Amino acid sequence: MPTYNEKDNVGRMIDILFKDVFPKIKNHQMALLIFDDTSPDETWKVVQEKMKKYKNLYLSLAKGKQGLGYGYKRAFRYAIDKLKADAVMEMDVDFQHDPNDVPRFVQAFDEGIDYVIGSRYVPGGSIPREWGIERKFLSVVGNLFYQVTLFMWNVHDFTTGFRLARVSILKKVSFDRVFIRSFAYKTLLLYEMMKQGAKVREIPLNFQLRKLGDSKMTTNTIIEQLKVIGIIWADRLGLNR
Ligand SMILES: Nc1nc2c(ncn2[C@@H]2O[C@H](COP(=O)(O)OP(=O)(O)OP(=O)(O)O)[C@@H](O)[C@H]2O)c(=O)[nH]1
Ligand SMILES: [Mg+2]
Repeated sequence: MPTYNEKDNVGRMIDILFKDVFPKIKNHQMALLIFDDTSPDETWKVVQEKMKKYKNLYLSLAKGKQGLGYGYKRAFRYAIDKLKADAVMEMDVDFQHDPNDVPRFVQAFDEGIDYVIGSRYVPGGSIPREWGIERKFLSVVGNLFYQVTLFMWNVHDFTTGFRLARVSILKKVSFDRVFIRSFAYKTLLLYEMMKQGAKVREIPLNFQLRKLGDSKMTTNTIIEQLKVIGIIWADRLGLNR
């Protein structure tokens, strides 16, 4: 779970996961890794305090804001190399992703799925009604744009941040190629997982409204999203070999 200035969310999220959610998952050992970029609001101190209470809670701290993609690169390495994880999940700390949905991802993993995607654009999924027209447009049209330009009709949500990946497939993916700085890495990771033969399933996700803390979304990621389309086509055409 990435955090940057999430002091008001992180403590409650940790408690809910360890007290309510993880105990319901009986056939797996669950761990939570928070990766923080030394948030100015000292989010990491809340995590350090909670670590005294929960033994499967870990913290990876970087100096200065790195961007989501680079943060996840570090976190995935940590989960695979140090925690010896069989699967890794991506999830936000601001309660836009309901922690009570975690068991549904694990269940799909148990059914043999390699890449489980929480999708806002399949029946039963949704984006917040309260979002302004611009944000709705960017999200809906952005995803349609990916579908059309990448010819990937069987995927409906390329940028969702709630996912689970099987490590045996993830290990075949080149992290240096996938993890660019911004959240646009999410589309690259999906493409690479599919290229490595991952069995993908989209499960409906009701994306909630952020209630506490500030958004870190910036509009300059549109350029990175366009770059991703170029990178994928270059790969398909064999141009970057
Ligand atoms: N470590 C780290 N975490 C980050 C960084 N940028 C964002 N995050 C975290 O990544 C998650 C997603 O960021 P958000 O700002 O919620 O992005 P979003 O959900 O698209 O936008 P909102 O709907 O406005 O919340 C949150 O848990 C953030 O705290 C970063 O540079 N480093
Ligand atoms: Mg958010």
